[in-house]
Amino acid sequence: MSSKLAELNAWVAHYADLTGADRVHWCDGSEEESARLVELMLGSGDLIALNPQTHPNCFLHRSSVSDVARVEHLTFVCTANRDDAGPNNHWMDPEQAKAKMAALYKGCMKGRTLYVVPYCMGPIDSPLARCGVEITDSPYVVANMRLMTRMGAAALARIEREGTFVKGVHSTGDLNPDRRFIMHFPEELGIQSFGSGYGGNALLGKKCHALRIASWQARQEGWLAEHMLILGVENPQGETHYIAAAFPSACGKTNLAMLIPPQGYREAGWKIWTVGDDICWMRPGADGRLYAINPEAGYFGVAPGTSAKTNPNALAMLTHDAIFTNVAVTADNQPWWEGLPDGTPVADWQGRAFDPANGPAAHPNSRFTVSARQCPSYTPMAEDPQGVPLSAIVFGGRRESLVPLVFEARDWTHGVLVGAGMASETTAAATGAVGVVRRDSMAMKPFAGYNFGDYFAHWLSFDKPGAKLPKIFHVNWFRKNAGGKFLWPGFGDNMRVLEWMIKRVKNEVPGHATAIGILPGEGELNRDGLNIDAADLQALLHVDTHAWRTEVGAIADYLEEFGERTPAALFEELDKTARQLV
Ligand code: GTP
Ligand code: SPV
Ligand code: MN
Repeated sequence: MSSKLAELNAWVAHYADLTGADRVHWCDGSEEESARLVELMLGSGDLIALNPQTHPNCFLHRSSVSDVARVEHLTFVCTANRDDAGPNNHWMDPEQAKAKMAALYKGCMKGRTLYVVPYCMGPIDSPLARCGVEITDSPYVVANMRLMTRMGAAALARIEREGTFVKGVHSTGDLNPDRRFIMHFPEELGIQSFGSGYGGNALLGKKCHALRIASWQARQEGWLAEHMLILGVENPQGETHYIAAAFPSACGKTNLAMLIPPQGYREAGWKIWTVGDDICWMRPGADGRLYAINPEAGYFGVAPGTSAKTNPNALAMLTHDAIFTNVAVTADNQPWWEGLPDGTPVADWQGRAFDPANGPAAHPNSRFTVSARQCPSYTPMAEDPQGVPLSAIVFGGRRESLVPLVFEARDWTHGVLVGAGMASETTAAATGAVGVVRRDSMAMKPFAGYNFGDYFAHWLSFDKPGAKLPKIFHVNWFRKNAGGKFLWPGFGDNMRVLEWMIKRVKNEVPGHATAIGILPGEGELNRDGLNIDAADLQALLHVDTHAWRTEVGAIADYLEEFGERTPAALFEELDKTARQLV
């Protein structure tokens, strides 16, 4: 098979030749193709079948032991001008990067099949969607791309109609971490990845295309590509407000996106609808509102901590047709991870007999891959080509101290400052130290494909005459007491915070203005059935003036890092906050 598009054929032929692949297979996305690939992977050991009684069509993949997370130190944005990538990215000269990658790709697919994977990010008929083609030698990547994107014949047809597509090249190489690079060429819409089979490094439609390349395109075309979940909150009157929320990796997007409201709310008729759990593309509509689509078609979610108590919707969608990566297994071959109340692991994520002395049974960044349609709260609105109108944008981080449970920005400019200045404790989603607080503007530190100074200016540019922008909030589910225990119960109870946001959007409560923004006023947060004592709630809603002055100083230093590219408006806004912190 080949394409009607000469450019695509020539590009595939070039890599087939360079890599020395034995065969070229163009993926059509069909059931038969998928079944054949699964058979192949069961034979090679790439996949291990899980218990067909409890988990039909579910498979376990054990990755190479040193290939379990994103590798930010090996991820580069290669622009002609170094400053365009900015201090927030690692940079390499594009020609040097291409030479390095060509040397790695040379002969790397000998004995392997080169798969050509056409995919569409977003509903196939959406004007907001964008397409790409990934070349890969990993059948595991193909199987994941099939769940995570609209992959196959329909995407190829759109690509042939449009004539443009993002070109992604991927080879697992020899999985040697010293020969691992994830390169981005935003100026030519290209991605080159080598040496890793892990999610964000290898499923090129996801972070590489839908965030790094797309954020660059979005800036040129007047839209935003963000690391955000999208959910709908339906109230008892049947009206639905859509909210997009940016939290850094492994900080609660999947959980919030498919939240089940607590008792009381459910009976009253509140519902949460899931549009997306990781990436949001949004642009202003004719009415001035921001419209959002989820460019993905599946979830690549964190397994540990997922249980019937924390995320029942996720648990329900993981009983069939799912791929589990680096989880543990029970004696009867069911997937297992820390946080599940039942079951006993017998083999850990590396396939060793489970021994607590070796650490957790499931890798802390073990993940599931599953089609979005399997989520009980998935809404048909996620397939709407026009997207959903946003009522609120939420930023959030993992901060054990300082940052209150929730506050609202004074206006759009202040909201952009809140997003730019946010920080979070690092997690196992990327290699490196865990639990270290770092600035992670808009949760995009690892994903913005260009200079953060320009990115902040782009965010500010949406505030123009006629715009009906969403309100901006900041949340923190992760405050701890002196004993290290979370102060806020989180998960389903986060509904209480969402309800307050909707009340603010509808101007139903006045809130309580503080130097850092508007917090819930006395009695505004619904506490019915909430299991938390008054002192803890007070701590969660307290603004520590002294500590915030230090934070404001740290944010100013951080914004200085982007030099002249940081918009002056952000410093002026920060001054406003500083003047009120007395
Ligand atoms: P990526 O897929 O890496 O972008 O992550 P994510 O933001 O979707 O994170 P996810 O929802 O998978 O959550 C990561 C971890 O945080 C899981 O172990 C969750 O159990 C935990 N978590 C999520 N929400 C809450 C919450 O409200 N409170 C607490 N304490 N933990 C939470
Ligand atoms: C993240 O790390 O933010 C993820 C997983 O969502 S990955 O696709 O690997 O980036
Ligand atoms: Mn993510």
